[in-house]
Amino acid sequence: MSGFPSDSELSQLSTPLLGTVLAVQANFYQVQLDVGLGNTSENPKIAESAECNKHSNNPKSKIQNPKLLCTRRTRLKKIGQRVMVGDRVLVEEPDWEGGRGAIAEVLPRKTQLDRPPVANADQILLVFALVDPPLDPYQLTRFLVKAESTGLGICLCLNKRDLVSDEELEEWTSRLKDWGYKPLFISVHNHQGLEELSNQLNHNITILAGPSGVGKSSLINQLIPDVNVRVGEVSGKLSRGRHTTRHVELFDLPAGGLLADTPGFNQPDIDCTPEELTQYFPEARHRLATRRCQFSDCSHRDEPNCAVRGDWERYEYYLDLLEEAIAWQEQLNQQADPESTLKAKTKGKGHTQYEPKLETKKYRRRSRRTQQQELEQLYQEAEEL
Ligand SMILES: Nc1nc2c(ncn2[C@@H]2O[C@H](COP(=O)(O)OP(=O)(O)OP(=O)(O)O)[C@@H](O)[C@H]2O)c(=O)[nH]1
Ligand SMILES: [Mg+2]
Ligand SMILES: [Zn+2]
Repeated sequence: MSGFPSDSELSQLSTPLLGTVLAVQANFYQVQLDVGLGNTSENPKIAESAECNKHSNNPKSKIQNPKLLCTRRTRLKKIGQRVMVGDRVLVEEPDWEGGRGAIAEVLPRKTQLDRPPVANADQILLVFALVDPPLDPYQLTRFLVKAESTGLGICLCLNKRDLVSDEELEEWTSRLKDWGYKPLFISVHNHQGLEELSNQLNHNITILAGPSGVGKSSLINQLIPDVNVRVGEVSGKLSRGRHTTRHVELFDLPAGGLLADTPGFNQPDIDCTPEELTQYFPEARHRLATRRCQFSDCSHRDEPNCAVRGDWERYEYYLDLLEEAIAWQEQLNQQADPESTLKAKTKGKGHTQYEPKLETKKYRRRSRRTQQQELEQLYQEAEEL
């Protein structure tokens, strides 16, 4: 007999193992185990597995924690326990040579996002470009509102600072200060601001979001030198980048922390109530912190003695998004009312259209929906925009 423990001895030694789900593919889950090098020194097979996963070309990269391709225990399937990217899981029966394992339990989630489907995220890293494509304040507002609606921390990063003057930076700084945000200016090309950004990402699960072509994939490639995410060119007359990012996946940052790239999309839906919407504008939040509107259900449009209405830059955007929030609220009310046969569909900027409800189809679709379908739907939606 060799001095190495057998597989069964190994699995007894080390199970259950705690890990984080980095990627979901059909019914397989890529799990990165917490076991670090310290523990693996006594466990040559774990060390080997960690070694295989190591980024090979970069001499500076640390040895990665071992990763196993896992299935989900039947018991979890039976109770309908979903496993998401970002989930903390217990893995049983690791097969170190085959790189396989089985997820036996999903630990309670700190946070959960459905679009993109990520568990335990701490913050959203919103990336926009200062130019190319041009920084559109309305589009930025939609993304900010969407990010605010998650309740997660927001880190706003403006890329391509190599292409703009100091004056332009100052203008954006003061403009965004009035909005209630302090952006981090970076240039992926010139490596500017990346250290400060890395510090913000450390020890966190961060979701990267932003429109197409702003440099999200370029940023990931810069932060994780061997990952090679596809970088597209900003294409065509519309200065819209191609949708080159296809998977929701957590990347392990060499400096610590996990980062999820999401498919680029241009116009996030506003699916919140009017009341919630107010809270997603820092300007409105601040106004309401010191004053009250006369009416408790004030929509802050034309009601008398409104504390929110005023000459702040994004007030017009608030009014615009309010139309969508009202449409969303109506849709919710109609869904709650079984007599109703119409459902509201928001078309572009504040135009609400009613169409027949397709209840059975919708119901069927939901009951059959698998994670893969959800992911595919996400990609499809991103493609369609
Ligand atoms: N000048 C300049 N160009 C940049 C910078 N960062 C990225 N780019 C360019 O911007 C273009 C788009 O970059 P990507 O990284 O593909 O953008 P993305 O956000 O991942 O786009 P999607 O995957 O479509 O969502 C590429 O041509 C990059 O080379 C930068 O800091 N400065
Ligand atoms: Mg990309
Ligand atoms: Zn008001």
